[in-house]
Amino acid sequence: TVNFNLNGREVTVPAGITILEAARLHGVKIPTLCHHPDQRVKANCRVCVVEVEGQKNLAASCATTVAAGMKVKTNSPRIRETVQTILELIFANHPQECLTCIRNGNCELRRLAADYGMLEVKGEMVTDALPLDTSTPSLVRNPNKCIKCGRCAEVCHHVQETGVLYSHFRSVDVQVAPEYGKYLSDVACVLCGQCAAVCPVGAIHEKDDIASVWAALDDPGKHVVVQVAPAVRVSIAEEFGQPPGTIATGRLVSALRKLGFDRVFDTDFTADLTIMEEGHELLHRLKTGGALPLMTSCSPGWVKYIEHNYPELLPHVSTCKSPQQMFGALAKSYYSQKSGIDPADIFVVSIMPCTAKKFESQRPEMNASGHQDVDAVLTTRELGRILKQAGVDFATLEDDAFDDPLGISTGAAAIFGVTGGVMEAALRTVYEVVTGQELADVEFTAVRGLEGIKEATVDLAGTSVKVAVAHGLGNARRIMDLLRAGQADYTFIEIMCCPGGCIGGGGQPYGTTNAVRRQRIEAAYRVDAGLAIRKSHHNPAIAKLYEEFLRHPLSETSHHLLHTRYKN
Ligand code: HC1
Repeated sequence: TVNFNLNGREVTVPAGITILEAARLHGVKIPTLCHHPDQRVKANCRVCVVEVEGQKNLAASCATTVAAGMKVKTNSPRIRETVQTILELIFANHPQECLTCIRNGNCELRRLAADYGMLEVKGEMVTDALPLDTSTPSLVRNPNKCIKCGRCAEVCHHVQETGVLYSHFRSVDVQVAPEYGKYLSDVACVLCGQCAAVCPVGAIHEKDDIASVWAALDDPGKHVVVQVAPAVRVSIAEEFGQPPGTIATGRLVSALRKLGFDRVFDTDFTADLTIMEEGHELLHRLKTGGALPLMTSCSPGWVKYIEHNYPELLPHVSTCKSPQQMFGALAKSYYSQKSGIDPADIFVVSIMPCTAKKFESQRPEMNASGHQDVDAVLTTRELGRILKQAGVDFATLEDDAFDDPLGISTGAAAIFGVTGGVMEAALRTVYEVVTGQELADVEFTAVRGLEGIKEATVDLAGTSVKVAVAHGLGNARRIMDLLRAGQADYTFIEIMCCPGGCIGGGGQPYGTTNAVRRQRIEAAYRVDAGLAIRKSHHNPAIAKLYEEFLRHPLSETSHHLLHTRYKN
């Protein structure tokens, strides 16, 4: 530990931490903009400056390590004036569109303006007039609102390692954008939205699809059904001020009923179905000498990534569509037949933690029902907004239950949104199918946790199966490079595009950090542990679906509706 003086008080903090971290430990708030707790220090916005006695210049607290005996002031006329000047300079080049900005209400710059009493914009306004990038179904980039903090480029380069967003030009002309002024649709962007998740302002955000959902809900000729991804139930409460890790499944169902959906179903149902299909695909490949290792296919950012970067490895990707798309295909076939509703009149909405799911729903492969299988995708943040538009008071809602049959699921599905969850769910089923024995302890702890790459070896009645799990595309790249070099001896690999899995998706409530990821992950495991049925093959609604419609895993109907080949 080290002792130093913070605002006139002697304090003790762990050695090696920054002034910013030390101040936070002692309840002193220092403003930040470019800083993000999960990222490397950038120190380019300078709003976190402090006075260090004996130093002529103000120091960036995010980039200055505490030294023993230091005397630090975080509030002084000089500091306030400096921060206000920095904010004025940012405002002079920032469109004054706060009232109509998608970040109205949760903009970090706007919050700072309020905290620092910025009641006017001094000086001349010089705002840019650069074109908006609306080239993808997932994201909107508004370069005019960019404050050049560099968070998006940092996550794009150093976490996802996709390298799409760069800092171009110098000084006041700096722009953070894809190369040569290209649009996101022209480059190898996977639409994961991690850039949007860390943007402090409205410079890059999800494409808002709320209007199309309202139009369907308001159309008496449409039968509107909704599915909810596993990760949303452990994060939606954050949109209403509740802490990360709050489990809100029952209230979520109530809220969706209040919006007017005709049926409230669950992506967890088709997560269980994915395990049945993918588990049998693995067994089939093992028996017939198919391409191994098998790799999961449910994360659309990951699928887009392998298409761009490792197309020769595509035969390893499972032919299973994602649970979102299996749901859409079944809603407009199985459910349509059962309910007697023409699939042309069924409108399927997905609530997803993910921006890439918007892209996935519009892929040409995704119309096995004869229609676009999923009509609209809202992120968790958009769900928060549409509920506010409808005046739903989320905190006071009573719990409600999903509709039958596409709303019945197990604990295995509940952990799909967590890194390692798909693997664990698959092992629960594959083990019992192969060995014919009951798996007493369903928790495969070796594949749990936030370590970038996890490995485990599972004994299936004498056959050893080595599995790997990676989350975040930087980690995926390491596994793919091993595979490309012929150095990977895995049988089954789970890859999730976003750090932490879908609970850390690009469409999740703002403020996602590793600490928040841990809380959401822990909540998902609590959902699983609290359910009576924790293995996908024990889901009675799935058994009925096979009996009434699909016949058996990998059947012809399954292949037609639930499988595809990504060819790029
Ligand atoms: Fe996911 Fe999936 S887990 S991809 O992370 O396989 O988005 O939550 O819905 O489809 O089930 C996302 C989450 C989600 C699919 C499932």
